[in-house]
Amino acid sequence: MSDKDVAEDRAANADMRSAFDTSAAGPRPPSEITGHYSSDNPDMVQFVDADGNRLETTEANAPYAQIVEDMTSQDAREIYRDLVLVRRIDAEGHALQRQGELGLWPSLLGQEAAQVGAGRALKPQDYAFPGYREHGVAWCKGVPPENLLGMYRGVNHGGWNSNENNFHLYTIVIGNQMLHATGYAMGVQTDGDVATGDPERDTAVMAFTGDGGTAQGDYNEALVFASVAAAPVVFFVQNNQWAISEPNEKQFTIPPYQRSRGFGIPGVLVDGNDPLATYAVSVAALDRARSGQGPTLIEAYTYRMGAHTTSDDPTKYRSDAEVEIWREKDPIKRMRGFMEERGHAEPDFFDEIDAEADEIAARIRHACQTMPDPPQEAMFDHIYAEPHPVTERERAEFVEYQESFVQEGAH
Ligand SMILES: Cc1ncc(C[n+]2csc(CCOP(=O)(O)OP(=O)(O)O)c2C)c(N)n1
Ligand SMILES: [Mg+2]
Repeated sequence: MSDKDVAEDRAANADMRSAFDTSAAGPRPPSEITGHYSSDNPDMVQFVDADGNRLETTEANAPYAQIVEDMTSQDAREIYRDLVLVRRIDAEGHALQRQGELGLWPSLLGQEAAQVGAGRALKPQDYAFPGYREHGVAWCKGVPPENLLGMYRGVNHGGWNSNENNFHLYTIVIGNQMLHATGYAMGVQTDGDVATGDPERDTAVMAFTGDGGTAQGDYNEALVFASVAAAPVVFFVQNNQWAISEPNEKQFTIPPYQRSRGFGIPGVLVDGNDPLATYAVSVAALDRARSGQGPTLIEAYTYRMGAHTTSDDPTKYRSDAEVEIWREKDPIKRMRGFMEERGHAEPDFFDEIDAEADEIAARIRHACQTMPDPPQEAMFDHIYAEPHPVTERERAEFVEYQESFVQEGAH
């Protein structure tokens, strides 16, 4: 290669790098104005505005309006309580990581309505398959928050028995759980637990992933299987607009809720910061699955207010102005506004929930700080359901290796 060829090659490589470097393009425009998701998109299911005022009936929200009308004051109070407690648990997880008590924490800040709406719609027999940020769904399914902290503290490999609350272990491999969920849903079908008409028996599965997850092979394969099998699964995509530092514009040109139709699966776009809307579309999609009408894809359009995880610094790739736009759409503010307008709670109620949040925060902090470290060889437990000669040999070697240090010190 001549010097000129090398120089040209380098220039071409630099061009290519800058094409993929989101920071080189400067701050992206506010997400509100990027095409499919502008606030006047008629496809978006919404029930309350940013202050909690009930919105008019539209073609998009009409199919779900009855579900919202049927909600009682008690339902509204329970959703509000979940939103506040989940936010508080999340804040505590973040603080504990910063104080060196956890290895990592992925915050759900901003996504409470998406997760609580979906989580509240699940029945006990329904099975949820989360990613790693679904602390709000875990809460709704009854998984103790201490168990989430244990996993991120590294004192165990999972943190809970998935079959106790029908909440699968967190899955870090992006999109993987979509296949697990679809396979489980096909199993539910084989067991005959769909369309029996028995509300305690008919079962649905809900699979959670993010906007980034929709680009994974596993996600797309899962949609094909679910569609062909008419499996009782609801795909719940939390589009928080970022996959670490990659914005939506780098994930897709056709949004997930539209793309699902190409798989033969109806797609619903919902305002992911509107708790009434996320609840209503989830109830409808899960009913559809339980009654044998097949899968649905819900795209909850929301925003990740915090960093990707405690290892990330979002100021490197997104503007403060964008974050401020989304602060205005805060799900808790909206729910409270709605409840006050409708008289769903006495003023004391809101203070009581704040006090309960304080208590839970103190409880889980204490539990986290006093969690015993497991014996190191426990890392070989639960790899297989039954003893396996390879892991048994590895465990024995590891124990021998550990003991060699003790003996060295003793001499
Ligand atoms: C198969 C795989 N590839 C890459 C990663 C690294 N990774 C961790 S989180 C993440 C972004 C996921 O974004 P999204 O699906 O939008 O979920 P969010 O974190 O925004 O909730 C990536 C690429 C991974 N965990 N698994
Ligand atoms: Mg994302």
